[in-house]
Amino acid sequence: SPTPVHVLITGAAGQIGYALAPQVCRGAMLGADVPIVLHLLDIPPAEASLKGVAMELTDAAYPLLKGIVATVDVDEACKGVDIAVMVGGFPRGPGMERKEVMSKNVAIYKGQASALETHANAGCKVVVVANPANTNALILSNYAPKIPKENVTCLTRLDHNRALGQVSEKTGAPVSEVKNVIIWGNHSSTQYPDVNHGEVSGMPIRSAIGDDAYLDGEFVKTVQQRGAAIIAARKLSSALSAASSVCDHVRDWVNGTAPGTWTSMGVVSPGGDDAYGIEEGLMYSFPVTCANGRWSIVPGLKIDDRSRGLMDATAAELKEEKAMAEELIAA
Ligand code: NAX
Repeated sequence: SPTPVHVLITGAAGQIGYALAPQVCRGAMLGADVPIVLHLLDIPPAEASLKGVAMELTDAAYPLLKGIVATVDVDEACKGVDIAVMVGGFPRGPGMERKEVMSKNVAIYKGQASALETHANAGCKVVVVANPANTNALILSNYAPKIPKENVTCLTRLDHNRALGQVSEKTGAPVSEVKNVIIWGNHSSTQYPDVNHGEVSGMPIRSAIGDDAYLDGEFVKTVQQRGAAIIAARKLSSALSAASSVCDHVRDWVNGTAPGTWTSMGVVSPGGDDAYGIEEGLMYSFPVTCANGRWSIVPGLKIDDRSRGLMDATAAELKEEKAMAEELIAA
């Protein structure tokens, strides 16, 4: 039987962790025939709850689940890890300064980067979910120089999937008929959801919907603000959709995107024309295809002036976050 893949989930006692672990164990991330060992990390105040999650996973008797390491010790958690899903972090609460949040996350991601660098398997793939996701991923990458830069990504697949969902609702076509939308930039409200190259049932989205004012206005806002809308409705932030998107992100990265289809991933910009002029070294969401476990940015898309402005605006926010993180690191 094949050797199990070791999947780390940090923040595993939280809401997303609780939704994600069962999906991974059902094969949604790596396939229905790939055995898994789950590594679950949380912090000491959540230790009892973490053990409870591990108990439930045992009780679910998943055929694919070959072992569970549930721990509050980051070094133990990172040992022999092949896929690391970083959900734990310090999210911004009401009234908190951005810098204060950033400083807490710099500390967390520095520490976890070193643990992964020391203990994870060579070729370990990382996806950062915890906000500010792009900048946390950048910090992790900088502090784990032995992990190839291409192996550290952040999650914008939820935003991508939200955009697919909105087009599906608007047109009445099933979501499986919608493809090739793009999320550019930051996983924040400055992200640019772009439908200019997307299709629904084989037709360009713009012609199928026939309402540019909607696509340039309400559509963009709805995708950008969807997280807040879920919080308003549920009094809790997105969890099942976030977990499902993490599985989509990793599955496409490892197993490849479908022919003729791309997805959105936050990846480190290689700079230059291949990166649509986005500064080298920013952790920026691009349209990507994946094959053989590697992503590549979709080349040669025509960018109009309106898109250029929106892509640059979200890049500017990321530059500012990067500068803030660097300042905190230097201090
Ligand atoms: P929860 O607060 O339910 O869970 C977070 C868990 O992380 C807690 O159990 C906490 O104890 C743990 N934790 C905190 N510091 C840790 C550390 N240093 N090491 C390990 N674990 C640690 O939040 P949840 O709703 O699960 O959301 C988790 C993160 O995902 C948040 O930062 C949130 O902002 C972010 N999100 C990102 C999304 C994306 O698309 N990139 C969408 C969903 C989500 O909002």
